[in-house]
Amino acid sequence: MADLTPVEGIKARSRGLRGTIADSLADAPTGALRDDDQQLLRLHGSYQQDDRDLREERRLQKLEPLIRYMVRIRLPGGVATAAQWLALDALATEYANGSLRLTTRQTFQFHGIGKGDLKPTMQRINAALLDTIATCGDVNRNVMAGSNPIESPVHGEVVRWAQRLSEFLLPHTRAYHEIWLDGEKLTGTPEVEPIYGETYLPRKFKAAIALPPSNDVDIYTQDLGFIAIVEDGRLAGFNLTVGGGMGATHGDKTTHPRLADVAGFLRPEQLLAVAEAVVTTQRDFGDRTNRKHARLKYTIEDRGLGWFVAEIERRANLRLEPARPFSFDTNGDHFGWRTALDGTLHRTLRIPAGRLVDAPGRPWLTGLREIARVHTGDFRVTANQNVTIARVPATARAAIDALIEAHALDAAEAGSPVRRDALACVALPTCPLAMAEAERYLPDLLSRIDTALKGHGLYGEPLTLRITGCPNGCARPYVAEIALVGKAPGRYNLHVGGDGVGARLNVLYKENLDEAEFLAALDPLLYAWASERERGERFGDFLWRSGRLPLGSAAA
Ligand code: SRM
Ligand code: SF4
Repeated sequence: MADLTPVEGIKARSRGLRGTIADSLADAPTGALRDDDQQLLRLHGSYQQDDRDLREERRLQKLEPLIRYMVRIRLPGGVATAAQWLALDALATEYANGSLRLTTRQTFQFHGIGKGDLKPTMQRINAALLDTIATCGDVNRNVMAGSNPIESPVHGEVVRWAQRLSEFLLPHTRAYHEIWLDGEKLTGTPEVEPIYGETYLPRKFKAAIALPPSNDVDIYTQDLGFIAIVEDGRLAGFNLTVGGGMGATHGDKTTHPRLADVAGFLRPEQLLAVAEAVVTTQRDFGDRTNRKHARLKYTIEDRGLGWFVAEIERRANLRLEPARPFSFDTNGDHFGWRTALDGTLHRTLRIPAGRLVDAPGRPWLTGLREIARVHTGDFRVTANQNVTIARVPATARAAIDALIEAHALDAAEAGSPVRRDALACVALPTCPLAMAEAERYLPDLLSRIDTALKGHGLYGEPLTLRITGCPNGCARPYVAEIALVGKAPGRYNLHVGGDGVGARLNVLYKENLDEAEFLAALDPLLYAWASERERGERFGDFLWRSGRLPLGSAAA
């Protein structure tokens, strides 16, 4: 039998994820944690990073890299109260790098926290009735839920299911409370983990609930998904999806993005049992010898969907019914003011790459702080890195509008649809895996794409564009109509052919292109789309219908 990966050993030796994190934190001469603790820290919701912009300079000065920590909040369904917003905003300026980052999994990240500030940060997060437990590492991550409260009478119910699922799949270890919140120290054996066992999962695990017609959570990219089925205005149950995932490695054909399969229908009261069965099946059968092959998508591919469904039915002691009909019409957000079916008002703001920071002419962090000070509803972080000011009473709308205008919070909504819907992962300077820029390059990239679209009279057309700094797929690029996947500084693989609702993988069109090259590669495709498309036909659909695809493989 092949050897287990080193991470398996670290988890097994960790005494319920404690490791020696407490000692590492107290180790003053270095900003870093011990190697094993760096792995374990992830399961507490934080990553050790260093500022890659400064790496070379510090190396020349014979200094340790500038070590800082990223911290990720657990926020099922992306819902935060105004008080929580204010608490997080304060941490962004006091301990982090002055920015709040909205992520593609509907939560907040801080970057740039020093080792000595990690514990106070965690304590302040806890005081705001939030935590960071299991937002990273080999466990179930932040549970997403459709963030569009507009069109469905069951939206609130779906968010509550996301919250229940998130709680249900939390690790049982008290390590988090012990290390960060000065909880009672473990004296005997570590707590039993009824779902995870002592080595947790073979790899990260992601769950979401979609509420048609919106597929904003990109349900087919999740390990475990539930598509809410509404009948006669009531939540009848969910279609189960399993085995989605985006991550891939350049040049490694054994890795690839995969869309989830729709496995059947279940009743709401069966959701937790089915989730437990899916997670424990992956716990027991996922590959612990190769982390590149350890996600649920490979377990299902290797053993077959039929085997997998039979196994979860056996574990959950139920039979899935045939999947029920549903349809998606978008995986983007709706901007501007909208009134939900229940009469509540919601205002979604476009935040490019999810970065909330005060910049000249765009004091967005301050603007949202001012809104949080007067807002009586809540905030929803969307899966597209945007934020909705939710449940605004009609009487408060004018005041919120005035604050939006005063802080230019609507500035990014102008322009082409591609500009409003584009996603970019964090990439440089904080992501250690980035091969190319993404978030920082997004503004220039959008200007170039806008120019190209204008040139072909396509400026007003809906088009999904996503860019990541490497093939791991953090902005879910492989379901976009156009995706740029970082290969080397300034160079990207160009993928095309997604469908605009997140239900089709794109394909690798051309590799390792610089900006001039990928614009040149796109130009004839845009020209053809402009001149030959059928009425209302989207770019990705056109490429497939007109026989311009498939040209490559979906792998990165
Ligand atoms: Fe991700 C690793 C950022 C969503 C697939 N991701 C990372 C790390 C932690 C780099 C690392 O391992 O050291 C990045 C930290 C960058 C930084 O400085 O903040 C990172 N991922 C992000 C975020 C912040 C991107 C963003 O711009 O919003 C997203 C945080 C989500 C959250 O709140 O939990 C983020 N990552 C995703 C998604 C999208 C999703 O979950 O819906 C994916 C694709 C879906 C999937 O998992 O298949 C994703 N991230 C990865 C992978 C590839 C996993 C794989 O199966 O191969 C890695 C690398 C890894 O795990 O080894 C990764
Ligand atoms: Fe980093 Fe790659 Fe994820 Fe971008 S896609 S945040 S570069 S791991």
